[in-house]
Amino acid sequence: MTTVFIDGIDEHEVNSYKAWLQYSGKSSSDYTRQITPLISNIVVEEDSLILKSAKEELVQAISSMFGISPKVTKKKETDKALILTTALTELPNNSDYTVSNEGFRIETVNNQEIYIAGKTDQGILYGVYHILRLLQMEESIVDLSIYENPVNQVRMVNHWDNIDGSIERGYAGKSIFFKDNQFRKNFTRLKDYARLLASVGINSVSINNVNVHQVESKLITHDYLPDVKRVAAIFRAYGVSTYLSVNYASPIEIGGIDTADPLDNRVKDFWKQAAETIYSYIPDFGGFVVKADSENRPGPFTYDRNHAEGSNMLAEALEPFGGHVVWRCFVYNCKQDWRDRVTDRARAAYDHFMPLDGEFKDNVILQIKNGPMDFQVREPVSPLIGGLKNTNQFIEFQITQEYLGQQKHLAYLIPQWKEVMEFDTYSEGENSTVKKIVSGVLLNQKISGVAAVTNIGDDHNWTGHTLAQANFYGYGRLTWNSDISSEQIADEWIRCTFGNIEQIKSIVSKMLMNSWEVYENYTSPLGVGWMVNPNHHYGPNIDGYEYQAWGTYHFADRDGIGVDRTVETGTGYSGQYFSPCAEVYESLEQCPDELILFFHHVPYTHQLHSGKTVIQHIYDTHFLGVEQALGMVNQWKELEGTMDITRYEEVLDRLKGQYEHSKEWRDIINTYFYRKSGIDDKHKRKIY
Ligand code: GCW
Repeated sequence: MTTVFIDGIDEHEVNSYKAWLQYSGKSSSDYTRQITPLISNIVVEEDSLILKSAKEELVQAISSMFGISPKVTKKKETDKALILTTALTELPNNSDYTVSNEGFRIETVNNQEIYIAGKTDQGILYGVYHILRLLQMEESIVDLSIYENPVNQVRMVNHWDNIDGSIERGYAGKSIFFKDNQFRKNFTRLKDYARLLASVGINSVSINNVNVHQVESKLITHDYLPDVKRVAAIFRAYGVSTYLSVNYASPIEIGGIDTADPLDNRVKDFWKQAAETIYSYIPDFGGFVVKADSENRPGPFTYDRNHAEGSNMLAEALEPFGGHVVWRCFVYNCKQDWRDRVTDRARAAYDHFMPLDGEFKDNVILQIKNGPMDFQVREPVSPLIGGLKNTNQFIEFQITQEYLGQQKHLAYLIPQWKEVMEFDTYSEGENSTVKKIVSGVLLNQKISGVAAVTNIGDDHNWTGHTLAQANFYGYGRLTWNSDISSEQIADEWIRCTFGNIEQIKSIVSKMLMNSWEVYENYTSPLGVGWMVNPNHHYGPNIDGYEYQAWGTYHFADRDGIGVDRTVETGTGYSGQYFSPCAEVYESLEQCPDELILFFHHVPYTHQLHSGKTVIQHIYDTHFLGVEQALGMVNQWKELEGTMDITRYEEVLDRLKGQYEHSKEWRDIINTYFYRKSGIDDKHKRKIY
């Protein structure tokens, strides 16, 4: 990559900025000697917006890695060449493998020609990023025969960016899109963002917060659409479509109508008109993301309409243009009385949406958070996923680490998401995994896929914690192919980001792979969740939410802890699952340890499958977690001198901070439960 000059990025921060598209010079001369002839001539038969991006990326990357300027021609002029083509059927080694719209093939023929072929330019672009990944990792390309199709149709990131430049739950600086109620003019950065997205196969982005405030409501008007159009043009060149979050009360707030009732004709017309206007600027606009009747946001409930009526009305407006309505299922009573032991927030999404299964229009997709609560360190999988059988569904993950240390702590989230994807819902009998549902192969769905709240901002390294880049990278890779292992994703990310260096690979991989468990060890135990400070959600506060209206309780008393969500004696939540999951969660004996406090209220002396009591488990994991956090500091220190000083020191700093903060977690949690239960630690360690 040629040197980047981006506002606010100075020279020593450039490596952080380049993330996994480093394209650093290859020192291994054997490798370079072998590869160079194959990539010195590039043939791009057609010209298009996306192929131009592909070509540019290739040329930039190859010159940066191998120190040559590849020649680009429309026709093949040399024996050896790298050929980008849509002529799939003319490819040598033809097979009956079907390449989907966004898929690609890469074939090396006689160690002479490398074909990167797709049905569409977008497929070719993904193929280009694939081969560049191989080159960055110094893999051989002399004998390639690769076929790839993305398993998920929509692979989306949601920004929670506000137009004043702040980011709700953002831990990596300010918005890259907005500042002071205007769009920013830093298009170079947006283009680099688009490159990062496309390089991991992400094809959709919503650019503004789902909590749509006053000014943002106008993003769908002439005031701001010229700017949205500019952003969409940058993304389009990388195969990414642009979505906006909309305010359900727009007809009132910007339309001068006295209602937002979805069945009112004036409201319908308002949205039809809005859609027409938007598409006149952006013909391939993706659609709307909607948070309605959730956490004080307006929605159809005000008018006694349900979510199907509410979303179908928007869907009708977008339908003529092929747009989607992505309707979030994060709907619950956030004004619960904490004394009320019957209402259970975990039940809410299912209770609201299950009765409506089959009533949504074909271009409505329900976006369901991975768990029933809210992106905790440990939750069961939402029973709504697969519960709904005749409704389009996206799963929603949170890349930004709201409850997982806010990018001050290291938490590699791919293993968590993998676990969710592999969960068997039994929706259609055995082997009805979440990944099959969101990829659309199991149920009756027109559109399906994955969305996630992004973790990037305008920090020089995009993600605050440099190692949190792995979550963004991994989200894309996992969404492209849910079968790739967490280890492989980590390995790819490390090699592309820090170079193909043995010591870095082994140390960073170990750190990443253990980090989710480490974080869980010193924070909220056994699936109970929360125990964080209200509002900002950082740091321990065990009773922070205990007497509040948000429906997030642990119910610890002197005898025990946990939420009884059984059918038999509790809130009945476990009954929302298909058999046998329902029975497993219902049963104190069978419920997995890591979720025991999510489903059951148990005495501190309850014995886990691990053989430990709940209280001893709490003590042990909290002492262990802190040791592990210290371990990561020491592991990282072994890498001094293997990479640029900026990245080395920035990560070291965060790891040290994490270690300090983990002690706070340990001591507050252990002390709290020691005082509540009066039970000694078997190992007599220091508790206050
Ligand atoms: O986790 C909660 C967050 C809110 C967020 C909400 C949501 C955008 O604390 O900040 O609002 O979830 O998902 O809508």
